[in-house]
Amino acid sequence: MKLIALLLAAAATLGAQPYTPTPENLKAREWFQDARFGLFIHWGVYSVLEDGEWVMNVRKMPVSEYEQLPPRFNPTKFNAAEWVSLAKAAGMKYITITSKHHDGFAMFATRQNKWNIVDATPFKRDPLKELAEECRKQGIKLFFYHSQLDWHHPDYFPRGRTGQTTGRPESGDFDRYLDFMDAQLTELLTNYGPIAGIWFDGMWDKRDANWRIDQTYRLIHRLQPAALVGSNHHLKPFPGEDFQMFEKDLPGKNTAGHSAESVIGTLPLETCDTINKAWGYNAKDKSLKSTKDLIQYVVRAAGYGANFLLNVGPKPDGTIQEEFTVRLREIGKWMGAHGESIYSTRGGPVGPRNWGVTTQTATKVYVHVLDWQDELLAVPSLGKVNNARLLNGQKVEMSASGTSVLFRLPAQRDGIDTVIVLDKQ
Ligand code: H79
Repeated sequence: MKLIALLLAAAATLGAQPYTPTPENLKAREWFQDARFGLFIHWGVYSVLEDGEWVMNVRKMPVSEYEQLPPRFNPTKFNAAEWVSLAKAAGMKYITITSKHHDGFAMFATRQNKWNIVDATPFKRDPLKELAEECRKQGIKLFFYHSQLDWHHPDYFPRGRTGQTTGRPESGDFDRYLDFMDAQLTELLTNYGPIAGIWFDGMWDKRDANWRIDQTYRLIHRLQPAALVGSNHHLKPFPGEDFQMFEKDLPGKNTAGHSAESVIGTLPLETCDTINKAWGYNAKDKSLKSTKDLIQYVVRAAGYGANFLLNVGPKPDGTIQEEFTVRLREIGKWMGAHGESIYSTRGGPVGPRNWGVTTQTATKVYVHVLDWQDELLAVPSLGKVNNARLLNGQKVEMSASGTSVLFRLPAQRDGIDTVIVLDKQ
């Protein structure tokens, strides 16, 4: 008995219990990979200060000062139908929204404490409920981003690398904090209908803590077997995770320093990035990526066999700034015309190159020429393919030598992505 208890304890510490995804879960992973493009939404009480979601930590605000924000947060212009329609217009298939960020503020009707939008703001509504209902109506799936790091909760102790300046007592029970988090997750997976998954962030704050992820992941999969678990811990995936994610980098790259160094295993992949530099609303940040940059990001991600989760940080009044909505609609237009080369594809036979990427389905290969000035483009190892044409049917000249192909690109080129379609033989 003693030995079993010891082994169980060891397995829990290492988070190493075996995990066999259910058939529903495997099916959800296929859906997820087919979806390829989602909308990330960072929205919280921090939006009132218009300075990003890290403002509490960056300005060293104690909890007592930060608690002055909720009475000022009244996003009366929030309209779930408009947000979901915008995601659809952008060609996105799912939304991932912050249920709780590092400031610990719940954007939903939690019963676990009063630090939430319903109890602590004049708004009093539950935006996640409204969003969940609207997503179901419009056929969009919904993930919740849930921060494991918490700068507000007294039991988030001992503290990690961040949140040292919030003036909380020098005591607390981390297990009790994890019970609290599991209770919030239970609410999220019980009161909002089918949820596509949980997107964790913040474990990096306390690398050596026992996060009990085994227990938490099992809870999620028990409540909703199809829900996909992912975590932005910047490490190789742990058992119980259903996709591997990257932040501000394509899979396997780590220029921003917030990702694992490599793709490990065969889980579905997702990368996320912002339109300007901020995740949460930042009024001063005008460093906007162009529509072309963003479309090429979607295409490159697809070439890596990864989804792209593109972020907006709504304003404190509940609307999304025009610089973002304009870009999303332009991306959607492009996706409308080129979507068959992105949705339901997997990474293609040729790995990502500087000139572009390839994607594929069971019967077709798509060559995405993103950055190539010359008329001739040689692509090695495409496999046996023929019938090269553009998406509008216009023929593209090609000559094959073994499995390598030389394309003569059309004189009139798409400035964003010239897509060549080929049939597999
Ligand atoms: O939720 C988003 C970020 O808040 C979170 N992950 C994404 C998805 C994240 N946590 N840590 N980081 C991102 C990287 C940390 C960046 C920081 Fe900073 C640099 C924190 C403090 C200095 C950026 C610049 C944020 C505040 C100032």
